[in-house]
Order: sequence, then C-alpha cells, then structure tokens
Amino acid sequence: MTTANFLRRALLVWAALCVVPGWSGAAEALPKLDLRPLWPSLVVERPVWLGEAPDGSGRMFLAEQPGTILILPKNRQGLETNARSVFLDLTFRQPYRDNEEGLLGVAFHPRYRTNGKFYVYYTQHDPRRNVLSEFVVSKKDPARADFYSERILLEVARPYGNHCGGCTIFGPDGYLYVSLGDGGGADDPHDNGQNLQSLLGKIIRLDVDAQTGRQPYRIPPDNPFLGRGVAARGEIWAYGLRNPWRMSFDRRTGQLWAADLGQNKWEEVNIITKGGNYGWNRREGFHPFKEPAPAGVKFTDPILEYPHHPALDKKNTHRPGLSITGGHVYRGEKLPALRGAYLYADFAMGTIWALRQEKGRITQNAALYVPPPGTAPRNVASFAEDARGEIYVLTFEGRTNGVVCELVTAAR
Ligand SMILES: [Ca+2]
Repeated sequence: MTTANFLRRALLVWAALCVVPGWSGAAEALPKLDLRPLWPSLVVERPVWLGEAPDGSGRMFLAEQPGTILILPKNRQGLETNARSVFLDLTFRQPYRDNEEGLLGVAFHPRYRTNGKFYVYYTQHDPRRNVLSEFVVSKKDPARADFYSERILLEVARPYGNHCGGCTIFGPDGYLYVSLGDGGGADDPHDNGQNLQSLLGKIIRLDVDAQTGRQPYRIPPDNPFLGRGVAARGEIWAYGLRNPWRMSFDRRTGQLWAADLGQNKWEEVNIITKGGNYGWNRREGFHPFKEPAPAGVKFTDPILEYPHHPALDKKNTHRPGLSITGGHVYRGEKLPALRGAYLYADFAMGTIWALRQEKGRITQNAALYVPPPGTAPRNVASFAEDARGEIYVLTFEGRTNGVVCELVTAAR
C-alpha cells in the first residue's frame, strides 16, 4: 500500500467511525452485563429500596415492601446463615395489601451521622392514604430505629389501591423530594395529574429541617407554585405524572431523573425540571391521551419512551415492556463503559437498558441485559446506589422472594 493509499484508507476509517449514530468521542459503547446475586443466603421479601447509611459505617439497609427495614450483613458473598437484623418494623400496621402498596421509600437525612433522622414513605388504610414520616435512630443502639420517634409529615388520601408513587430522596440542595402517583384506577379518573390543588400525580419538594406554623415541614421559598393560595399546593415541584415509581439525582450534574409508568401503550423516562408539566393524563409518552390539553398548557415530553406492544415499535428499535423501573446515572468505578449512562429496566420483562443523552437528545440507548430465553425473568423492582456510586438491582423472584444483584461484565 502506498503512503497516499494508506492515508486515504485511514481517513475513511476515521470518517466511518464519526458517522456511527450516537458516537461521540467521549462516550464508550454501552457494555453487555450480567446480574450476580449478592447476600446469597439471606431471604428477603419484595425488596423495594436499598441504601447505604451516610454515617461512615458502610452499612447497607434494605426495605421490604411488607414493612421492614433490614440491616444487611457486611459479608455480601457469605453463605453462612444470615440472621435478619431488623432496623424498623412497620408490618403490624399492614401497609402492604394491594400489589403496589407497602413500605415504598426510605431516605437517610444527609446529616444522619449527627441527627439520626430518616424518612419513610408507606401506605395505610381506613382511610386509604400515603404517609410520609420522620423517624430517629435509637440513642442506645445504632442498629435499631426508635419506633416511637415517628413524626408524620404528610398524609395524602388515595382513592384506589394502585399508583402509590413512593420514591423518597434528598436532593443536592438538602430538600426532600417525594414522588406521588395519580391515585390509581385507570386513566386518572379524577384528573389529579393536571390538578395543582392535589399532591397526587406530582413530585413534591419539602424542607424537613423547619416547620411553618402547624405544618410539620417548611415549603422551600423557591418552589414554583408557592404563593398561589388555594389555586396550587406550594409543595409541588413538578406535575402531570402517572406513577413515578423511581427517581434519582445524578450525583455529578444534579439532574433529577424520573421514570413514569404508562397506561396501556408507552413507558417513559423524564428529566424533571422545576415546575414542569409532564403531560399525564393528556399525554402518554410522546402521544396524545384522552382529550386534548386546554389552550396555553405546555407539556414537557419525556426524553425516551418504549412501547408495550411490538406492533407499536415500527422501527423495531426497542423491545417492548409493560412497566418501567427507573434507575440511576452511573458514576461508579467498577464498570467504566457505563459511566455517565442512565440505567432503567422493565419490571415485567426483566430487561435492563442504559441511555446517554446530550441536552435531552438521546445519543446512545441499548440493552445491557436481556434475560436468557426460556428463563423466568427476574422482575426488576428497583435500582440502588451505594456511597461510591456502584449500582445494585433489586428483583422479585416469584410472588414473595427477593434477590439483590450487582451488575458485572458479561462473560459471553
Ligand atoms: Ca409524560
């Protein structure tokens, strides 16, 4: 090959690389991954949340939907019989009756090390409602919560047994963000998503370190709907959501991500901004739903949707699913090819995907893990992140059992 030919060929190869869709100099190809169970001998029931206490102890806590918070053994691989270490037990209140009810979210206060406070979101009945409470760890025993310390911050009546929301997370601003579903039923029959007088179908933002009068929290003064009197609840940060089951903050950029479950056709991933209206129940994904929006209402579309039925996915670019589970933007060390990518999964299909985006436009989107054909999928109920940014996958196996998995590079 002559020098000129060599240079021409090198130029062509370089040009070809540059036109691969989604290719950018900084982003690696998304990896193929496997799920590897951790704590193999520990029996847990319907795990919905996992987190590391921000107190330097390295302890991992896990919430079971029926109503317990456990402290997991330090040894994640050990096969010895692991006794259950119960940190908080709410099972006698029977929060879990319907499939989507139960103990659904937990958040440690950012200053847990000094104030021992944490927040729990669970459902109750008679009347049916969502409850957000503060608890404090026992002063004598760091492995036990003080059950009698409960301070109820919020109770929100819910007309039906489903769409409970429940994600409870602190933002980088120190405020508590909580997701609430539209109250259930189908199609949002009470139009809660678009109703700013209701907390259902919303993401709310609270200052739990202060109180306003008899209100057991303060509404941050820069919340978008504060000051409208009875026309809008000041707690609301974003609205028009159906059942934002899981959301997360990107620990590097501070962006808030929320996956919203669709009605019959489309699951969606959203980047949540202050005051945004995410469309439900006038929009499902990128599509009109129910009657048209009132004049002047502006909706924020998701950054990604995927269909329930293969026939909807005309380009066959994305496998169908039924129920999205939002994850995290990966900022850990173990899986370099995943850095900066947002993980999400389908609960029913067990598929795990990741996407990268720039300014809300998808640049990469691919399946990381597809359950092997002929096997029952692990139902991905939730993702979790430890203090170092490593990701965990919480799965239901059958009706009751649960498994915590880590993601590892696929051997194949
Ligand atoms: Ca939407």
